[in-house]
Amino acid sequence: MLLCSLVFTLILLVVSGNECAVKEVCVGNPGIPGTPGSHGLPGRDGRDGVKGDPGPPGPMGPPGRMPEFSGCNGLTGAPGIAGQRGDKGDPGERGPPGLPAYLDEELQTTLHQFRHQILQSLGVLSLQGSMLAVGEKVFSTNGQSVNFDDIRETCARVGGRIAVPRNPEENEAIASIVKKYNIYAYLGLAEGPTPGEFYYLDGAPVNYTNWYRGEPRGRGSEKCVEMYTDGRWNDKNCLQYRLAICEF
Ligand code: MMA
Ligand code: CA
Repeated sequence: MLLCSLVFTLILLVVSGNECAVKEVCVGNPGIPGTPGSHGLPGRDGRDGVKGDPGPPGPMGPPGRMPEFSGCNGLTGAPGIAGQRGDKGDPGERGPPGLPAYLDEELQTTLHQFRHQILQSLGVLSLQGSMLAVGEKVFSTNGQSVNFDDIRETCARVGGRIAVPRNPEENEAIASIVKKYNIYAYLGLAEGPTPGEFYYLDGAPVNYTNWYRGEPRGRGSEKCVEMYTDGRWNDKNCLQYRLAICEF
């Protein structure tokens, strides 16, 4: 008998050679596992890895020294074409307040010179008979006879309009030019859609007229207005050659 507490008794047969021995062994509960052993020694280094990808190009090196190839500088090229105009700059700062106009001697001198020069010009033009001043208006002709549209264009080109009398005084001034040249003149009027109704060229209805007796009688077929040498008006087609008189 063994000293351990027996649960089973097994008979082990151990074969050794031809002998057959009988051994009696007692088996108890398994003991608790022992503590882990210490770390083993590091293994050997692995084999080399595969070759990596090529790296990026390096920075440019300094210029080489090959005097036999470096020629002298060429001629300066022609200038390039001008660039586009830049954007408009912001407005500058406001300047200091100026003098009141009546105390500004330089300004007053300039204004007097302007007035003098304008009066000189008006005097010369009046003497020459190339202008007629009436109230605020000035009438003038180039002596040419052209159709209605061409008169409008001629007057607009020089900053004026085709002349149209707004009152008896203006009518007389225009009539004096018509008499002098002895050529009828178209006036700055046009017939509207309703026959017999005439308008200024800005679209306002006419509010002063000087029709010849029996006129207007074109009944819609005579869209323009001409002035006779006596200053009376007649409605007329627009394609005649008439004296170009402008007002300014
Ligand atoms: C022409 C023409 C008209 C005008 C009459 C006056 C025959 O037509 O100038 O516009 O009204 O003459 O008789
Ligand atoms: Ca007529």
